[in-house]
Amino acid sequence: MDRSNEAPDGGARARTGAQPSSTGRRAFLKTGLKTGLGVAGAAVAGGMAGRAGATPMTAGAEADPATLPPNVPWWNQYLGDGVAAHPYGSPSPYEAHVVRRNVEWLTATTESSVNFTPIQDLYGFVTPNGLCFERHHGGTAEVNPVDFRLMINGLVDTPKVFTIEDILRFPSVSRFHFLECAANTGMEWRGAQLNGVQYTHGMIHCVQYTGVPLRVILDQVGVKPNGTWLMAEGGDSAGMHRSVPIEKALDDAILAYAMNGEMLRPENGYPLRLVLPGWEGNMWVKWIRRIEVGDKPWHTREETSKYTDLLENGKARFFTWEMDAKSVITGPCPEKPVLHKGINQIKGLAWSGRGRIKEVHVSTDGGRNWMQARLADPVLPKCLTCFNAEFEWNGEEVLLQSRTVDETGYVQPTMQALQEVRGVNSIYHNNSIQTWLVNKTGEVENVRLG
Ligand SMILES: Nc1nc2c(c(=O)[nH]1)N[C@H]1C(S)=C(S)[C@@H](COP(=O)(O)O)O[C@H]1N2
Ligand SMILES: [Mo]
Repeated sequence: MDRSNEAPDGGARARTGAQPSSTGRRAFLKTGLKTGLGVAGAAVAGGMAGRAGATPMTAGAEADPATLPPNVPWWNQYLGDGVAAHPYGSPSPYEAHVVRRNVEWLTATTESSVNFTPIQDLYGFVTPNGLCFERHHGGTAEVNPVDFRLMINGLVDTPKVFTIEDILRFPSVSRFHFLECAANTGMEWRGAQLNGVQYTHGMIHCVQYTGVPLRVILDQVGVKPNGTWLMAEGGDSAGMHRSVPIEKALDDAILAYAMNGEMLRPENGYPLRLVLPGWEGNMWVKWIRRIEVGDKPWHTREETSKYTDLLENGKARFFTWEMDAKSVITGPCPEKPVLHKGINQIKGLAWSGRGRIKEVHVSTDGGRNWMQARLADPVLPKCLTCFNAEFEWNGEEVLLQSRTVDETGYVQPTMQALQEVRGVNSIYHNNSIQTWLVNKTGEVENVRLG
């Protein structure tokens, strides 16, 4: 894998060697960071974790004795930044390795491309806004909310045009949902490819959306009895179009303007996007500017030549809306080697487009034996669920896997089982069980069994 376009990594290991001095804290941070960037490659865990983004965050860095108990560390000795210093806060400079990354060979142009959420470095089930992976087919549209309009036309009693202020006046809902690109894990159909969970499973994010139920807005225009399908149209240069059945629109679809408590980020569809809980990310039209009501699907490019799955018999699956249940271990993983013998924690994420996660099982022997993992509260429908479990590492090779069962009883399949049904021509909807090989040095590799 080519990593040349990855964000600089290693700012977090800047503690090494920097001395507090009379020049004070700001100067320290500057030199510290410069030193950190310069030596990051060499400093990362002495070969244990040679991969980009590998942590723990203190790996390879020696603590400065002057800062350790019983000494009073330098940050106790200076006034800190005042309240006017950071009108909009950002993460600690020591967390500079926690960034979205893209893969150069997947990225012909960065405007029609994708980057990946660093799920190996996140805690809990909520993705911070600045780390939500981005997928766009024509770059981020820069929409001024003053000029924003949403038009609804077609088989309706009263076609209408809404401003963002109009939308904000309707009763709102706030709900946590994951968004997974149908192509997540898509590079892994024929064999293990990308050596990092950020790349194999990072086309997913989970935030709290605030917006208006789509059914409330549709009530305003009055859908005619023969209005059974919607076409959602994006206001970006790609002008994305997807057909959505009216049942979904009336069920749990949201026109969302906010994520995690603030207005949407431009890259995620500011000021308005469609949220279709549990359904493939492609349909969550961003910068939405028009909804047409019709009596049949449109068969747009994004639901015919793309986002369909070619089967062995030459036919293709299409309108594969729901995301099947899936789980992955986010630590240990290629970016998070096993550093200690004895008891270690396995942590990971599970999700289902059909509702709640019921169970997660983990295996340390490639799927021969399974044990129950703990699910962390809350377990919400169509939302990421965190799981964890202990495993004891004695320095031997271990094959780590996770497998989830959702509330419909659906069990996450192995790749062999999936290929028996779907063949090997697919890109989308790979929800198979992921295997990580922990080798004798504690390094972790993406492998395919069987
Ligand atoms: N208007 C528009 N909407 C879009 C896209 C796009 O390119 N244009 N990309 C789609 C795809 S393929 C995905 S996976 C999700 C990604 O949403 P995100 O960028 O918030 O992660 O948006 C979808 N909505
Ligand atoms: Mo996507």
